[in-house]
This record gives sequence, structure tokens and C-alpha cells, in this order.
Amino acid sequence: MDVLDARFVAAATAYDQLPAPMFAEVAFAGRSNVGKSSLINSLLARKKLVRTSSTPGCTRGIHVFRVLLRGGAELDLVDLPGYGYAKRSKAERRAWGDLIERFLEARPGLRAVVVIVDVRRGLEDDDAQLIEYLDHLGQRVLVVATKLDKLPASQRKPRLAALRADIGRPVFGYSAQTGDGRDKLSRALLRACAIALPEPD
Ligand SMILES: Nc1nc2c(ncn2[C@@H]2O[C@H](COP(=O)(O)OP(=O)(O)O)[C@@H](O)[C@H]2O)c(=O)[nH]1
Ligand SMILES: [Mg+2]
Repeated sequence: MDVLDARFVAAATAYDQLPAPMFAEVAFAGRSNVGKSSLINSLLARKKLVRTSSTPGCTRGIHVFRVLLRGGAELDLVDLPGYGYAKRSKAERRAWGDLIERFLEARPGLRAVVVIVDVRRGLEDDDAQLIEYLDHLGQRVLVVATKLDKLPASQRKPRLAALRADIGRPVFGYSAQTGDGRDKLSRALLRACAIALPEPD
């Protein structure tokens, strides 16, 4: 992704705090601490645009980042609040579920949802539930297995192949630490947004 400018545009803990949809959107979902924010920073080649954390459960709302690409196209990347964080109250979890559901159902510009899993843990119950729900909505899903750098090099390919077989759909390997998988995922996202890919040199 050839990013000319990327900036934070909104944090929303309620649906009506979100900016009106203006551009194609790609949302990023996954368990707390799986590496969503790091992945967005890595895709955009920005070190600290999206705050990352070693404390689970710290992204509380929906965060929207607006990206200007070389060539003039704009798109919004949306960091959804992480799920699966046990230390939250039931009421809090329900409020998030409602917010995420409303977002996923109501945004006309939403072109794809990136569901991020830890390559070492694979698909867990709440990831599978989310994917099922997205399928039901007819939303395009891209599964990304991140933290690839945490596996020894010799285990990466076989692990990804096993995940693909297990999940029954394509899985993009990724490392926010090394940038491994960045080009491939960027291309898939741009394609999902119908943004023309740059000409190869
Ligand atoms: N080694 C490694 N660590 C990562 C990677 N992605 C995220 N992390 C680390 O995992 C922790 C949680 O990342 P963060 O992006 O905040 O997760 P989020 O809660 O899903 O947004 C942080 O300590 C990150 O540095 C990765 O690809 N490789
Ligand atoms: Mg985060």
C-alpha cells in the first residue's frame, strides 16, 4: 500500500459517533491482544498511528483511520474493539456486541472484514462465530494469521497450510514485526475496495 497520508479520524463508543460513511471501509476484528492495531500500523507503514498495547482489552471503541493512497484513492481502515477479554462485565460485553453488530450491518461502504487470529492458536470459538455471522451478512471475510515471526521459519508454511485446511478458506500469513505478508494482504484489501492496483514497474 503506497500511503501518502494516514490519520486518525474518529473514536466511537456509540454508533452515532461514527463519521458518515464517505469512502470504502475495511474493518479489522479479532480477540483482544491478537495484534489488530499492530497489523494496521504495519499495513500503513506507520509506527504509532494506532496505539498498541501489551495490556489486553484496552481498545474500547471503534477507531477510524483515513488513508490517502498514491494515485488519489482514499479509504477508511476501522479498528474494531477486541473480543474475548474475560475481565469485562456482561453489560459491557453486550454494549460492544451491539455496537459491532450495528457497524457490520449498517455501513454501506464496508468492503471487507479482516478477521485476525494468532497463527499459533488458530481459529477459536468466537472467531468462528464472527465468521459465520459475516457469512450470514454476505460480508467479505479475509482471515489473517498474524505473529508469524513467533513460529520457527520451518513451521510457518506447514502451519498456514494446516490452518487453511482447518478453516476451509484462504488464510493470509502475516507478521507486523517483520512485514511478512504485507504486500499480499494490501493487494487483497485494495482489490476488495475496487481500488486499482499500482502498475508493476
Ligand atoms: N512478535 C510479534 N508481536 C506482535 C505482532 N503483532 C502484535 N504483536 C504484539 O502483540 C501485542 C498486542 O498487539 P496489539 O496490536 O495492541 O493488539 P490488539 O489488541 O489486537 O490491537 C503487542 O505487544 C504487540 O507488540 C507480530 O506480528 N509479531
Ligand atoms: Mg488494539
